[in-house]
Amino acid sequence: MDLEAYWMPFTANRQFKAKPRMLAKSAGMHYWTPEGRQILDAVAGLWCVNAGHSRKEITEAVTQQLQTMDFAPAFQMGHAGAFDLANALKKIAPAGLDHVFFTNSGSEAVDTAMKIVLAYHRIKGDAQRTRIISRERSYHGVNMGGTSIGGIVGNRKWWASSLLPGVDYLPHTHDLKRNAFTRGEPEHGAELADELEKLVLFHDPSTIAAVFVEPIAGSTGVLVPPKGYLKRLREICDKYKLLLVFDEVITGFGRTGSAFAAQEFGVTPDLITGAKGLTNGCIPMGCVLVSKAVYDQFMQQPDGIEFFHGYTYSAHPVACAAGLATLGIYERDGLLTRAKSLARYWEDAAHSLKGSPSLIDIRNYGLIAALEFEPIPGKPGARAFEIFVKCFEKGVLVRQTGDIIALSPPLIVERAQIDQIFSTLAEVLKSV
Ligand code: PXG
Repeated sequence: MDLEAYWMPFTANRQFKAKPRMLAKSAGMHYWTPEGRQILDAVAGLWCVNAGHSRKEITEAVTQQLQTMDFAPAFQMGHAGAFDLANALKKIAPAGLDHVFFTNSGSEAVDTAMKIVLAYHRIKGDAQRTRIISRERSYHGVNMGGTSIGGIVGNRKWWASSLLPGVDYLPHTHDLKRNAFTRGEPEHGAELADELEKLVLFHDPSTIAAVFVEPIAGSTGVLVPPKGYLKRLREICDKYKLLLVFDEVITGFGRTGSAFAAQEFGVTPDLITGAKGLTNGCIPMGCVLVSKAVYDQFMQQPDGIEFFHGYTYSAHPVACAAGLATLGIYERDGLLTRAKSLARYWEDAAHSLKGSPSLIDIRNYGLIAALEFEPIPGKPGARAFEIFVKCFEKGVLVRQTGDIIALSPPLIVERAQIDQIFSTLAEVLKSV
């Protein structure tokens, strides 16, 4: 097969094309390679296949939708699936987040949320509130808005001064000295939320629109919020009338043991961005859940279009069908809370790796875990990349980011499969 034409995203193209890792089939907890080798999926594809692969109900719903109506214009027209899915999301969302704007990815959800918060303040007569506060090491997708508020240096430096102005960054919460090998929420670091108050006072509260954070930072290598940290952010946002946005593209749809991390941590933001698990990864779709107060502000304008924003494929009928079928499975099979019942077993399995060579941290929450390794001097990322490749060769798909291995299996994972994930890792760790 000629591998040249396809420019692969976030991939070392030349390295991959010299020694490809191909997938050809999926079902349940597994992938198969073109040669028929079975691979246990320990990352739910890319944090998205929460109900497991190739679910029959979703396939049927999508097929039926394609046969009934393939596309419907999203502007000034509607179709039942869009309203049904918004209502279904409202049911599982934190109380008060009762309106939904649809996008086609997490990146689009983030840029949409950025536009919503800026327009909200403008409509309120607070047009000078334009600054957004996010956080070091955060990932908010790859569009220009999300890249600008993103805090991963390697994803930003290429565009440097072309990124949006008017963004400032909280410190990240990663603290190996005090929190290494913590199970669940770290004890130390809630005080880092107070940095928000410092930034707000430095810029003056009247200039700040919103704070964007991932409740658990995912892409950067799983940073679980210190106990009390998110509550403190909420208090400071309330004090200075800032909107709080949780980017739940990864933490949404059951990953933490609740439908959303907002419910899990008992902190309600004004907006939530979601994607991935919304359609079980099978059709691209994202969403922004919006509080009544924010939505109502838009609706107080004179008659006419209230928000000059949207995508050709917003609320695409096929994506809506996939989303409805997915939420149906989550509800019927109790998947949005299943991570809670497995969390302890998962945690014990992850922490059983303590003592492996070069392993400097293990962290976990719900059905998420990360293993952090001492980098090989002068070769950042090389050690974890080798682990990723060796796990794949031994039949387990994990995710590598820097010198961190991240794990987030489909929420249907069984205990024996958790054992397989960590025994494979234990074996591989002995050899790197
Ligand atoms: N926000 C967050 C918090 C994300 O994790 C996005 C926005 C962007 O979503 P889209 O659908 O535009 O990719 C994400 C995406 C990884 C990994 O391995 C994580 C993401 C994407 C690809 C890989 O950590 N998160």
